[in-house]
Amino acid sequence: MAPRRALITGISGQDGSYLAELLLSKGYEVHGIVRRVAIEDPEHRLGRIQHLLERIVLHAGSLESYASMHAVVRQSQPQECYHLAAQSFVSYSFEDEFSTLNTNINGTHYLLSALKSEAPECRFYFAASSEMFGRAEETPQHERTRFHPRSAYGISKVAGYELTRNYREAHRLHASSGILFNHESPRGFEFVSRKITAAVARIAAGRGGKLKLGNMEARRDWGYAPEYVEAMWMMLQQPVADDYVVASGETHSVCEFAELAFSHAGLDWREHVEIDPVLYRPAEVELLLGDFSKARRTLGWKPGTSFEGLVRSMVDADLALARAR
Ligand code: NDP
Ligand code: GDR
Repeated sequence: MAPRRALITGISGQDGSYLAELLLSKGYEVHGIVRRVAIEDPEHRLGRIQHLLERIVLHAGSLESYASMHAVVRQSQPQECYHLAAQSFVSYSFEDEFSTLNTNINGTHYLLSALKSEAPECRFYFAASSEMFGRAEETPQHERTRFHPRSAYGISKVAGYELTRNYREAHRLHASSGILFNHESPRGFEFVSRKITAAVARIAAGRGGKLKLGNMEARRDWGYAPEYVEAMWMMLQQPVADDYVVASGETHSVCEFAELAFSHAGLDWREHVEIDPVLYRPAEVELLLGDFSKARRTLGWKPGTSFEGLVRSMVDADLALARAR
């Protein structure tokens, strides 16, 4: 039997790289969309998928261009499409609302429209986010909790979620949204988890410096990224498309994250962290906690890594990196 063919946008990002590994391990033919500059400079821009490059097919494309999305869909004829590419940094979306909304909303719309015309049988996954809940009316948040986004990023994800639902209802696409809560790994340094663990490693290695943070009281539901991409795949194996919350079911403050990360390296966070008001967001999402019971019941998915295990493994990875330098 011919292998199943999957197309991943954002394959060079955190989730894209883990998902590509997962799909290859299941025997898929994996295609990915990356920006043209990445193909021209793979060493710097494709670091997370360097080890997969000989086993995947890359296409140059940009979320800003309908023509490029359409051409890639036509050429690759995917049976499953995982739409992960986005401007994914919430803070940046306050600095540039326009590019965040343009890229995230239009990119999703272009891709859905291209699939409708060129591969209507393809199953579609949209990377929705707990940021859609924003100032949530209830805790924990589940699939029926009302959205109240607090950033252009959150608004763009609500729009993508609604587009996905509308293509499912109006055009009969098998289109699902995963409402994923924060999930981490040794990833981009701008996110608070990695910012903290990288600083811990730097300080433990004697290279000093203070760690500047913003709102340490904000609470997030943090999980381990490789487990979350399994839920994405499970969603597209369902006979009927639907939306699912994927979360750890625990909430912890940024302060707890820092305390645990520093203590794992034998350090006291209070000696190394400074609050910098500049890092506060104009509108904060104070508390996120996900109820993933639908995903557990229907998909058979559950998280496997505890908060403590996640923080310790991220610190260990950064300590190992610091030692190797
Ligand atoms: P990353 O930031 O690691 O990856 C984003 C990917 O999108 C990168 O490959 C990036 O490519 C690509 N991309 C960004 N802009 C464009 C563009 N204009 N054209 C083409 N590609 C582009 O994000 P994650 O892997 O963490 O997240 C994956 C998705 O899931 C995102 O949509 C994110 O918003 C969403 N999400 C993430 C959560 C998390 O906790 N990680 C939780 C909930 C949702 P390049 O490297 O070239 O910039
Ligand atoms: P988030 O992740 O906005 O939840 O989006 P981030 O790690 O950026 O922030 C989490 C919380 O930490 C607070 N914070 C800081 N954040 C950053 N980045 N830097 C700091 O110095 C700092 N100090 C405190 C923030 O205010 C916030 O409350 C992530 C992304 O992966 C999104 O793409 C995804 O959709 C959501 O998770 C779910």
